[in-house]
Amino acid sequence: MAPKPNRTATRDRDLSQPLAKLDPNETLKARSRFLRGTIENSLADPVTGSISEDDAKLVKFHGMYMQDDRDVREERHRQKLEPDYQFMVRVRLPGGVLDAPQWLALDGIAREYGRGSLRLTTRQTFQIHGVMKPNLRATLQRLDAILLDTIAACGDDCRGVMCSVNPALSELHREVYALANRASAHMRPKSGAYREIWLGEECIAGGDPDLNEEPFYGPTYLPRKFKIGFAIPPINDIDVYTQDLGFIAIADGETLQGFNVCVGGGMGRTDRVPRTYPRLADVIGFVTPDQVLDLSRQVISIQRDYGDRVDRNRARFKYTLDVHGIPWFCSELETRLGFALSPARAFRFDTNNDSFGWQRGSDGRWHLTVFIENGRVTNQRDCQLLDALRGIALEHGVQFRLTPNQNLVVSGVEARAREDINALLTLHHVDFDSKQSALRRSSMACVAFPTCGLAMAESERYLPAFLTKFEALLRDHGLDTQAISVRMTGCPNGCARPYVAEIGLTGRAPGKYNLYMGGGAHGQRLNVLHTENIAEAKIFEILRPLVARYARERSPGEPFGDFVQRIGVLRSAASHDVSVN
Ligand code: SRM
Ligand code: SF4
Repeated sequence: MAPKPNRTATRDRDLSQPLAKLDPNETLKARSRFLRGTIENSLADPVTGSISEDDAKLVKFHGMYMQDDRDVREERHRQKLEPDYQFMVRVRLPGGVLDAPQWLALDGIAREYGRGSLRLTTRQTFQIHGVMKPNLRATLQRLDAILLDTIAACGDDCRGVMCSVNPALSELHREVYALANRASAHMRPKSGAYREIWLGEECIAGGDPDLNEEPFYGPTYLPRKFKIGFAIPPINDIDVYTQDLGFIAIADGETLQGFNVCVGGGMGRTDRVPRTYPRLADVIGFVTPDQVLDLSRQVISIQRDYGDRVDRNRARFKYTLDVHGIPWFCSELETRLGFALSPARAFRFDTNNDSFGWQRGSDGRWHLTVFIENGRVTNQRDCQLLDALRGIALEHGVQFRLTPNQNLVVSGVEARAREDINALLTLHHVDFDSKQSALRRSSMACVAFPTCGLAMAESERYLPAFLTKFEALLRDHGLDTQAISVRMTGCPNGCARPYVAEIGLTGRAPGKYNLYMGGGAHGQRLNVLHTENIAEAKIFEILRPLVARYARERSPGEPFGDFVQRIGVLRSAASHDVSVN
């Protein structure tokens, strides 16, 4: 029997009825007057640096999270002070592309309101941490002045759209990036709440449910976040199989023919909730470029209508697909689209990492990919990255591109400007030649402490030291130049996509991690849990003999993840490469 849509949660729903069985977030959204809630009142309250619990959920749709500095939480509690409330603001930046004036404005915001730090994320955008409540409006207004916003950077909607960076393929990148940009605009919520609350624009619809401001989403938006990404082979930098909806560009040279479509990827799992799990996307067919926007809308409409709105732990699209099955989904999609997808076409990925240093694009311009450890852009005593990039933006009319691996491309540089840029970086002690090891350059950590409210263990602040020890181990076995992807997160949510890494470490408690191994070197295979809840000493006790065996027994060119999978040291052999249906 065909499944019934969750009609109570769609735009047809009668708003006067209680949403008894639904997750409380559904009631909150429905009653929020299209995301307005009581945010204005919360902002006006001078007594606290926080906003109300409900408003804290609603501001996610406006691109920000209420947080507190967890390093001082206990001390403040002892002193009977409220937590050090502050906000993380996430920019909507499809494909991670921005120009020099936009960079300068972000730099200014970071210095004035963001404690001198910009954080490049695993989805190619900026997070500004530490923004105090009274500075939120000014921050968003300054973004608006450079034509940026934070709409739907978080929340139950279509989030930041990703796009492979691939500097060498200038024309193809331009075309695919333009589509990523259009997909982001196409799926952006239409509520006027953002412009009223943050930019002071006049209230027109005012959240009147009869004047439906969200013709697509309706008053309850999506059951959960939804993520889209565009990959350009041979580089799977966006980890296309981890996206809810992924597009793999199929091109003849630099002529775009269309995209293979993948559905149902996702990383998040919840500790001790086995009905949650990471899942890689299924490749279901091929569409032409002009079909991409309609396809995106229809895929998301199925998730809007059938996604689980009772159990939020199971509300992601991957579970909707597992509950109803891929054949049902494909048939529902074709009915809504009015056409069938063509069979998927052949493609090949080689890596999901970035290529560092200078590269010449097919349009003759130059692009410099700079390694940014865990995406953190600040000024430190030994490296003034924020100043260096500000200098480049001031003196050169370049573009910047953020990579899905938290790195940065200084893009579109004329040949004669290269030396100047090298000199500026050297002056500020920025390692643009990537003297860092291949191991470090292939690794990522999520933010975790002190800002992430969900962190159980350190990540960004611990991975550098962990890698120094791992580098020594590799050196002992003559593997100094070996790239192995190590991805660390402070909890099982998977923000650094750890479940497709060759080695994944996900936080369980302070100093304790789950160790996963055997992921594919270009993101095509999930890794497998090796040992739970272990500290650094135990992790290295496990890695030491494995690295020694890898040095002795690996086949030529065999990635570490493949080797570990092949020699059968993993508890389960359930993981397999993504196949094309
Ligand atoms: Fe994430 C929640 C940071 C990419 C899965 N993520 C969070 C929050 C907002 C914590 C919270 O809810 O209170 C983190 C803020 C920390 C801080 O202080 O900044 C956070 N996620 C990040 C970033 C900044 C990690 C990074 O170091 O770069 C990434 C921002 C991306 C962006 O620009 O939009 C980030 N998060 C991801 C990814 C990777 C991706 O999308 O490619 C994932 C896994 C893919 C997926 O969605 O399945 C991811 N984040 C989650 C989840 C688990 C979702 C789930 O399905 O269970 C949560 C928790 C939640 O949503 O309840 C979460
Ligand atoms: Fe926070 Fe967990 Fe995401 Fe890390 S993986 S940023 S600890 S939610």
